[in-house]
Amino acid sequence: MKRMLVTGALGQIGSELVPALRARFGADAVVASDIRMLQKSELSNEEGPSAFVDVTDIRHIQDTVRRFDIGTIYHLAAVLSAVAEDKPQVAWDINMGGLYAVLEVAREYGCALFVPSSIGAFGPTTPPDFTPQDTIQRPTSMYGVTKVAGELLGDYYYKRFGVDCRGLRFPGLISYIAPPGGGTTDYAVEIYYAAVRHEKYTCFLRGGTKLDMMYMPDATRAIADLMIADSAHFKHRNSFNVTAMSVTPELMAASIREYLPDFEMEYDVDPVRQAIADSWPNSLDDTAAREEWGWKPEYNLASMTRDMLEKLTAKLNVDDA
Ligand code: AKB
Repeated sequence: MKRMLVTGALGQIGSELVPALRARFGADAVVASDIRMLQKSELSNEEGPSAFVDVTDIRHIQDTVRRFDIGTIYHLAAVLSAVAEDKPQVAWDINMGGLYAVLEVAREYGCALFVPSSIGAFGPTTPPDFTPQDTIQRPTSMYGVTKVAGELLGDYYYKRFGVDCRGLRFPGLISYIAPPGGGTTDYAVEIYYAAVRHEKYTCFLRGGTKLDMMYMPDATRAIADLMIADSAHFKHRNSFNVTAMSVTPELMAASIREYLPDFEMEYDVDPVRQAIADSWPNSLDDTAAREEWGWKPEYNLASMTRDMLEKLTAKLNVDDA
């Protein structure tokens, strides 16, 4: 069997996707790559192959695909929304330059490809509630511009060159393993760290800001399921809306208070991230993903909070000791 390559393996999604894929397909089947050299067992107890890959250098990707006989690439290396707004030129180089290089290698070596898109691919003129799969996409952030361009490029490479490029529009992703790096939805992870440390949390988004979220185990399962789904049932291929819950900071705080009644939250709004959040949908319609490849989330806000608090307490007791 050909192997799988994960780029950006040390990032928020990669840190959990690599162990999930290794558990499902075997440790040797998954090559974890990042721009930083991976230390032994950094991603899971079960060791597997790893590589140094800077996605803006096509030769790194070509060499790795040849060396490990790669059949599928999970391309996760990217800059998130808040960092992209701070450094738009860097975001373009990494998000678009990296994707273009990966698509070219997929074309050259006949690889299938997974590329994450985001709720960031929508903008202020998109219908904000229960946002349809096919709708207006005029994002106003650099991150969103790279996500829409990436979706279109993936469609183009499929139609023009037959590259089996599949993708998901993720909402904010919540995980206790790796922290997110510079996103607009990061508050939804930070809030749990503060709660478990018995600290007051200062939220950088305004109360009432409604955004979709998903717990990471659902996200990694969605990626793996999409990539093995029978495309005969596809009406779409690239950039399916997927979601698990639509929340506000107050709802998250209330859900934490079910377990930690003294938890307190205040607000200190960051205008850049607030503007990005205000331009994104309140909730997504993921009917196409449900109908075309059987998507269904397992976690809602209550079950996610219970698991996050339990896992994070165990983790921080070790880390903070
Ligand atoms: C971000 O906030 O930038 C990401 C995303 C929703 O794509 N978490």
